Amino acid sequence: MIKKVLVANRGEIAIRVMRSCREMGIETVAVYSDVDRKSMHVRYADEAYHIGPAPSAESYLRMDRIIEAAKKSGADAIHPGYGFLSENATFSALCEKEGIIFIGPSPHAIETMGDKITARKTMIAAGVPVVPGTTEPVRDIKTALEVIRKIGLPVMIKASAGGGGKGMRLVKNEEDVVNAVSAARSEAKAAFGDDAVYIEKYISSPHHIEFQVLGDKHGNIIHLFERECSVQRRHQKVVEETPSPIMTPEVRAKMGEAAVAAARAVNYYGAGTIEFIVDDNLNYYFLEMNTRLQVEHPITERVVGVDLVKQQINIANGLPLSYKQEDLRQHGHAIEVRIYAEDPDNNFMPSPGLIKHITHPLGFGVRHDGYAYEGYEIPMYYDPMISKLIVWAETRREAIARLKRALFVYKITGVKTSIPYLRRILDVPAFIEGRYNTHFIEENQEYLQPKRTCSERAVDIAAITAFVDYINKLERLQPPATEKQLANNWKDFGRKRGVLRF
Ligand code: MV4
Repeated sequence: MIKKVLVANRGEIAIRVMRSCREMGIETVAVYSDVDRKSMHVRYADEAYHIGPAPSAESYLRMDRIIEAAKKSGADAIHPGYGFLSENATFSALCEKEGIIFIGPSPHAIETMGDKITARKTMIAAGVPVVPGTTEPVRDIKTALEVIRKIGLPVMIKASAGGGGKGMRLVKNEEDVVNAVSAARSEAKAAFGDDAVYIEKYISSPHHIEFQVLGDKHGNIIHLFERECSVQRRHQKVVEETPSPIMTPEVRAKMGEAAVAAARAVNYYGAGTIEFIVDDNLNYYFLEMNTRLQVEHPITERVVGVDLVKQQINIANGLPLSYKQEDLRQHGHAIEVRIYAEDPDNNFMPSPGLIKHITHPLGFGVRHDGYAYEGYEIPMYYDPMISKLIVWAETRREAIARLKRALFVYKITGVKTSIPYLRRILDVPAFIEGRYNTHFIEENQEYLQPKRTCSERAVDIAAITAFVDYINKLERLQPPATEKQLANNWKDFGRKRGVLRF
C-alpha cells in the first residue's frame, strides 16, 4: 500500500493532490525549481526536494531528477498532476521500471490515445462514434482530395501528435487543401517531431462536452457524467459546468456508455476524460482522450460526490473502484472558473509578479483551489493560472448567483487577473440562458469588453468641467453659440480627448 507520494507538479494541483493524501494518512513529497522555493506546495508537503532551475525542461520535466527525489525520500508512488509529465508514456514506464507506482494509466493507454490517428482507429473498432474522416495518415494530396470529395467541405486538417488545438487547419475550398496540408505538416513536425496529419469533417458550431471516467486494474470502468467546457478562448477553457445545459438523460446515458467503451478499448485504469464534440442536434463524436486528471475535475467531484484523487490512489494500489455505475447520480449544479494572472483588458497579457493582497471568497457551496498567498511572487516561467473557483448549488440559476457573489468579493491586488472578465461572462444573456457553444467568446465580444470604471468616469467629468469653462470663456469673447454649435463643440472636444464613450 502506498505510504508516501511524490507530487511531480507545482501550483494549485500539487496542493490539491497532497490534501487527499493527507486525509488518507499518506505522506507527501514536493519537488521544486529555483523560483518555487517559496511556493505553497513546498510548504504544504511533509518534505521537499530541489530539482533544478526555473525552466520546466530543466526541472518539472526532468524524469531523472524526479525519480532520484522519489528514491531519496522513499516515496513509493508519483502523482504527476496535469501538464508536465502527466501524459508521458516514457515516464509512466520509467516509474514502473524503477519500482515506483505511477498514479495514472498504463504506458499503452497513454501512447494509444496520444497518437490521434491510432486513437481514431481504436475508437472505430470499439464502436465509438468518431467524426467522419481518414483513419490513416494523409500521404498525398490525391488521396486527401478523394477523402474530401467523399465527406464534403469544410474539413479540418489535424496533426496526429497534436491535440488541444495545436497543428490544426480549417479548409473551406478545394484549392486551399495543398497549402493547408503542408502547413499543418510542417507545424506538426516542428512542434511534435511527427508530421503525420489526418482529415476530419468540420463540425461547424460544436459544443465541447467531456466525460469523466475511472477504471481500476480489475477491468471495472465507470463514468462520472459530463462536463460542459464550451466556454473557451484560444483553446483555453475559461468556464466549465456540470450538468451540461444542453444534455438530455437519453443522450447522457448513450455518451456515458460510449465513454466507457472508449476507455475499455485501451484497458484503461486510472482517471481519464473522453472529449466529444456535440452538434446542435446532439450528435456526438469522439475527439480525443485525456489520460490524466484534468484542471476542471472538481465540478465532477462536487456534483457526483467522489474524490477523484483518492480514487486514483486506490486504483494505483490495485484496489477495486469504490463505486458501481448504478451508485452514481448527479446532484445539483457546479460551475468552475479559472483565475489567471493576466490582463483581460490588454489582450490577456500574462501578468506575473508580487501578490500584494488576496481576499478569498468563502461560504456555503464555494470551493477555492489555489496556491497564492500575500507576499508570493507569481513566476513568469509557468502557466499563469492562480486558482480555480468552484461553486455548487441545487440549480444552475442559484449556482450562477453564487458564483457572482463569490467573484464579487474575490480581490487580488499586485497582479492583473481575469476576475473582471469572468464577472462579465456571467452577465452575458447566452450564458445565463445556457445557450452557448464553442463560439461563445467570439460571438459575445461586445458584452465582454471592459466596463468603464469609476476613475475613468471621473476623468470624463473633469474633461466636461474643463470644456464648460472653455465655452464660458469663448462666450465672453464671441457672440453666444447656438445650441447646435455647442453640441458639436462638445462632441469634438470629447473625441479629441478620446473619452466620450457613453
Ligand atoms: C474540431 C472542430 C470542428 N470539427 N474538429 C479544437 C481543439 C481540439 N481538441 C479539437 N478542436 C476542434 N476540433 C472538427 N472535426 C472544432 C474544434 C474546436 C474546438 C473544440 C473544442 C472546444 C473549443 C474549440 C474551439 C475551436 C475549434
